[in-house]
Amino acid sequence: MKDDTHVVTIDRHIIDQERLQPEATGAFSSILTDIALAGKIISHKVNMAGLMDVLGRTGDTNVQGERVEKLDVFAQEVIYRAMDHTGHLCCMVSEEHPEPIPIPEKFPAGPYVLVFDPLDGSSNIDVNVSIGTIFAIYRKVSNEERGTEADCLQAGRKQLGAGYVVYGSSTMLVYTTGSGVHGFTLDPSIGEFILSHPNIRIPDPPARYYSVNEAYYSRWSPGQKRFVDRLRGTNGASGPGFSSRYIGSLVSDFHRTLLKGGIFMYPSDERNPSGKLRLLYEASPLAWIAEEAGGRASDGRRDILDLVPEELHQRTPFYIGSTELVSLAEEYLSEDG
Ligand code: P6P
Repeated sequence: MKDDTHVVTIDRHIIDQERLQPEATGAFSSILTDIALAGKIISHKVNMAGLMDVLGRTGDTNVQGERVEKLDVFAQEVIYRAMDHTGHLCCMVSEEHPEPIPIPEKFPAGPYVLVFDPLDGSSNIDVNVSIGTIFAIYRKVSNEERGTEADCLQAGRKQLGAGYVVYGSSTMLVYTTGSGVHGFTLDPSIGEFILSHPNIRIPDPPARYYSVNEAYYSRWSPGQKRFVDRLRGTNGASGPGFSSRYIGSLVSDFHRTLLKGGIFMYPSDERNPSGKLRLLYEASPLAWIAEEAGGRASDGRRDILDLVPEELHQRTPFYIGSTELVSLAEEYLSEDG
């Protein structure tokens, strides 16, 4: 039985991972450590949100007279302020900002780019559904001291680190730097992320779960319809008996898929020919995590990690999870021509 002295905090794990990279300078590790700090701060605010709403039913301010901010704006500011002064980044890209976010001139710039969705699914917070932060780290490719859009528009295969924080029944941080996928659970009593899920692998055989918003069925391509019919055994298809699981919060649906297996899909459809989810700071980070855990991610035809974004907030159809199911989806979609 391990006693409490054997806990591995995320800070220790990051240092251990850094030692695997002989040329590491510690800057990359510092970025991950700062993201973990931001995750703790956001977790506290998210967990208090319901209480504040009850206490603060006076419009835009709560009973303490504090301005009740939108949580995703709060999360954006927390991450920005944790990162802007460190000298490790040349710029940032956030779902909340149309253009790359520059490092203030008063602070030094560094060799890395951080892309992130500060709080995905924040519309779910009012009903206490888990939400999440998604991030990825790239190395600058331009010769500019301060980052350019070219430094941000890189394929997922160029990521140096990727991860997410899921604010749920517990807060977990899951990340990879290319040496496996590792999950940490926040112990609020000591304010530390503790290694709880080392070397996560998508189970094989996977749980028989498929995850998609079936309200859009009528708008899907024929191949997409036939694939979901196959999974659920409808419209004449003799399905292998899958169950549907759809939370409507990307990080939560992905986290379940990572730990249990199955497939999560956000297809393109007649109204959204490129789908809804963003390539740079949603699909690519999760795709690398899935691949490092033995799974796959595709846009229905190509590996997500091979796609080079042409603009920062580019959307992509998204299929992620157990390799066999993602590949089966591609087979059905290939019939669409
Ligand atoms: P739909 C949440 O709004 C979000 O951006 C993702 O977290 C989630 O996967 C998706 O949208 C849900 O979209 O169209 O099913 O409501």
